[in-house]
Amino acid sequence: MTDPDCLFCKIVAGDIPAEIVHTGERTVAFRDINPQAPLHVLVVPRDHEPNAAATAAADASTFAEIATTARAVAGAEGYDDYRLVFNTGAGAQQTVFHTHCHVIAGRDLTWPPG
Ligand code: D5M
Repeated sequence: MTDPDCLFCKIVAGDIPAEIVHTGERTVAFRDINPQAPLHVLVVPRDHEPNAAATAAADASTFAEIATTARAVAGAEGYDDYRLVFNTGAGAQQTVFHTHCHVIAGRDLTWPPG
């Protein structure tokens, strides 16, 4: 399922360029256009859902592949420690309403997040 108006659906389809770092059966990973750390990759499901909860409810195996892809992407770039973030809802700073997992690594990550 895709949304013709969705930015990340267009990246998954190859209609908008992105620096793809990993492709999987159910997911695609590409570098964030506005990186917040030396490693900042977005892992997105191929199927359009608006947020992580919707993806998990629609297909748990896709949600699981997001996590394993994130691990593979971080590991391939030499990072054992990394942070995964799913901004969910505008109040949590979600701006693109196609499920995406931020994979962030390569600098000291503080807690709590801003
Ligand atoms: O994160 C949405 C993220 O999407 C944000 O970090 C910028 C990124 N973004 C927006 N457009 C692009 C393109 N064209 N390529 C790569 N990355 C992009 P959110 O959690 O929704 O705030």
